[in-house]
Amino acid sequence: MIIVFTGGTGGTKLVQGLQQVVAPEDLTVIVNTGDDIEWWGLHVSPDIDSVLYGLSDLLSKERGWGVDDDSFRCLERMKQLGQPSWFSLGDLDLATHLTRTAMLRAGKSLSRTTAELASKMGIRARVLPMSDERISTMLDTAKGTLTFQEYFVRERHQIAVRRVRFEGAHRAHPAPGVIESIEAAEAIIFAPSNPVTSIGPILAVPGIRDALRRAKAPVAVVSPIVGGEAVTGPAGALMTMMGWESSIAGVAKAYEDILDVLVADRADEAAASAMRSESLRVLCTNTIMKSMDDKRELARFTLEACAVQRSAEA
Ligand code: FO1
Repeated sequence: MIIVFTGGTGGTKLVQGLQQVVAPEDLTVIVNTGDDIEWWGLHVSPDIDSVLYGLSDLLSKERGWGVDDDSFRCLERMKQLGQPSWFSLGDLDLATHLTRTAMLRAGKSLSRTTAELASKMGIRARVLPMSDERISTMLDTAKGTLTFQEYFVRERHQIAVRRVRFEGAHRAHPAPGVIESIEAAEAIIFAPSNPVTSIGPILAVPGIRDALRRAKAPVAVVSPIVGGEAVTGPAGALMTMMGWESSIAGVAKAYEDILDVLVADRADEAAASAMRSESLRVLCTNTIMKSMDDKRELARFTLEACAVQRSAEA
C-alpha cells in the first residue's frame, strides 16, 4: 500500500498522478483538516474536497479548488442578503457541504462522512481525514489571530505571521486507519504541500509523527519549494518564519526526523548536490505539474525513488 499525505492544491496534483499509476485499492490519502471552516452554517473541508474532486475528475482546472465549471449564484444572493461573501462557495460545491454537514449532524464521524462522499463520487482509493476531531490552524498576525481561511483567502496571505498554532491538536487522535496505514505502507509520500500549514497540522496530531519515525517503509518528500520559492501560496514566507529556510534544505529540515528521500526540482540541482549524504538521498526531476502527464511522471518518479530506497536498505 502507498500512502500520501497532502493538503492544498499542489498536493492534490500529485495525488491525481498517483491515482494514474497505483491500483486504487493500494492508495491511501491522508488529508489535512486544519483548514476546515464553518461557513453559512455548513462544515467545509477544503483539502478533503480538493482530493475528492481531484480523484473524481470534478476539480476546477482553472482555480485548482472547487467544482469545475461551477456557478456562484447562491454566493451572489447571499451577498445581497448581507451575508459574508469573501469565501466563494460554488453552487455545485454547496451540495457537498450540505451533505457532509447533514451526515455530521446525524452523528457520523468525519472519516465515515468522507468515505461515503468518496464512494458516491466513484472514488476507490481510501481518503482519510487526519483526525475525526476538530483541529483548527490559527495564525497570530499583525491583524490579530486569524483562522487559516481568514489569512489565506480574506487577507490573501499578504500579512506577516508571527506564529502558527493547531488548536485542539494536543487532545486529538488520528482518524481510524491512519496509524495502521503508516504501519502497513510500502511507501510513504509527502505531496508538495506547505510543510507549515498543510502538513504541519497532520504531524501535530499525537501519534502520527511517532508512527512515521517507526515506519519501515521509505519516506519520500516532494519539495513544494522550487528555486527558493513556493510554487504557489505562502509556504516560503511561513517556512522562514518557522526558522527553516525557503529552500530545499529548509524542506529537508522540516522533515529531518522522518525523511529518507527528497524529490526536488531540476532547478535545485546545485543545492541538491550539496545536501546529499549517507542518510539522505536527494533526487531531481521536473516537479512543476501543469499537465496530467507531468502529474503521472512525478508520481512514477517518486514511487521509483521509494523502491530504490527499499532495495538499498534490504
Ligand atoms: N480559495 C480562494 O483563494 N478563494 C476562495 O474564495 C476559496 C473558496 C473555497 C471554497 C471551497 C473550497 O474547497 C476551497 C476554497 N478555496 C478558496 C481554496 C482553499 O482556500 C484552499 O484550497 C486551501 O484551504 C489551501 O490549502
